Amino acid sequence: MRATEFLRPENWRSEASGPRYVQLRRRIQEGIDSGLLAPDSPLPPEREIAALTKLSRVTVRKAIQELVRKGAIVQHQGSGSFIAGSVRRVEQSLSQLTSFSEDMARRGLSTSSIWLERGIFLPTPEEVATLSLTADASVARISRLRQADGQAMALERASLPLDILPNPTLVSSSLYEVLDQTGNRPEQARQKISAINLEEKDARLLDVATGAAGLKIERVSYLASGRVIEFTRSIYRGDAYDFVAELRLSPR
Ligand code: 16G
Repeated sequence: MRATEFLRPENWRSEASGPRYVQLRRRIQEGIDSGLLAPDSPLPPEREIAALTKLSRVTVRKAIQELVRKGAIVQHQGSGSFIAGSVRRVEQSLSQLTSFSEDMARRGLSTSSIWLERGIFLPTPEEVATLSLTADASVARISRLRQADGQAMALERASLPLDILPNPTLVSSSLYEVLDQTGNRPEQARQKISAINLEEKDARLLDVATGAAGLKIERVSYLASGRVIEFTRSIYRGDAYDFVAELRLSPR
């Protein structure tokens, strides 16, 4: 069945099953769930759907807006509405201290980053406390949107003491690789994970709808000596990550 056929009102509309925009929204969702409206394919234009379904454009717009809010449809300025793309999901172990680049390389995915901030800054009170900085110390900060095979995966904002990373601009792809070269690769880390709903700015960068589910992860990493050298706050796409913890029965 073609999309236009699928939307013909005689196939799904009934006076008894609630508001018209809700019925249309459900019908489009059915098309997405069944695969008839394929990921990344264009949705017919609003006026075409209105003509086809014999509904007003206001009703059609309302149904589409709800699907945009749910993340099922994405709108690109000037080029219309599309069925949301299928999202790559990765499983991430919580017992290995690895870097993003290593994790993605292991899966055969290429890593890229969009730089949001990279330089030397005056530390925030939180950075001073977490990294045990002295009162007059500066901090190296690198913030990136991290991508796997071009798909946005996470936003990472890393802060490190300046003697550990004196020149943040040296980090062009992997932070841990640069730390490794100077013998400062962390050997231990503590991670805190919490659930969040993404705010507009972060959602836009991660290519998901505002309010979509995300994971906020704070990683504090240590050298073998026990010194804290990394404080990273990350926001991961909830639809792209499964974090997996390995559990073992504790000895009785
Ligand atoms: C991981 C770490 C992050 C670290 C980054 C280094 C989590 C939650 N975060 O993404 O703390 O800074 O790897 O990656 O796992 P890179 O060496 O590829 O720059």
